[in-house]
Amino acid sequence: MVYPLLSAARNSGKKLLAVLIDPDKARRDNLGELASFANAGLIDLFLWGGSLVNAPQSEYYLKLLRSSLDAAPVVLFPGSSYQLDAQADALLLLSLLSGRNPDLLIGQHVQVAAHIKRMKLEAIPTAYLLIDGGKPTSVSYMSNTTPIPADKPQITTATALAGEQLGMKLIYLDAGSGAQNPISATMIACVRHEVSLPIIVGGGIRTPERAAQALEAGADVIVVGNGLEQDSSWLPSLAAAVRAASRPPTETLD
Ligand code: 1GP
Repeated sequence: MVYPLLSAARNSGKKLLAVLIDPDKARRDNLGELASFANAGLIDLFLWGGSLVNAPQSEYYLKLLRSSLDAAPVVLFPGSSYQLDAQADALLLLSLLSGRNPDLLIGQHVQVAAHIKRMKLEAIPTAYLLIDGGKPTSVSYMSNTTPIPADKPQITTATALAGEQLGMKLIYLDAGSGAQNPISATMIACVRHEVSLPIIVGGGIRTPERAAQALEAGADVIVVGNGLEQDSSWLPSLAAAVRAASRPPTETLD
């Protein structure tokens, strides 16, 4: 089960590093390197998904990754309901709450609900919020939705809170893959102040400093994709920043 890992991180103050792999861009050598980092304890979990996915290629690379990993879980982060794969440990069951596209709020979920049940895949109901990251992203184009403006933390917070009240288990604040600007610390801190669920933040995190900023503002998990696709040599310094942002285990939540 993957959710207990996220919820324990939230409760203990341990910060987690998730690496996003887009199966369309996966490379055998890069996957091998990332698996070694995970086996050395530098990556806590993988997210798996993208806007366009070639299913046979995705299955092939997912199998390859799984066979190289000791313990780090792989969680599906699907761009559409076509991207389900029973090889994964869990599924982020995303509802795109920042948008008003009914298909991505409930439509696709209905189409695949029975399938998910039969696959026995752990589904984590996730309030997925797309925030403007300074340039149009694949997610906003493909989902036909408008991101929340970057300078509107109140709208983001109210949307995340609505997700919590609807019974979702996780908040994902995403500036979109390759975002020019990551989500601001102000926005993350506002959501953290109101919402008690674990918060994942991603999009445009390309330096350890940006990772530290998001974690210190209240993210429990940061996601890095683009920045590691071509070059994973900076992963140790990224992982060090994530560990440094973790609260010591003795300190407890108020
Ligand atoms: C996108 O949050 C992820 O959905 C990761 O974004 O590729 O910009 O790191 P990047």
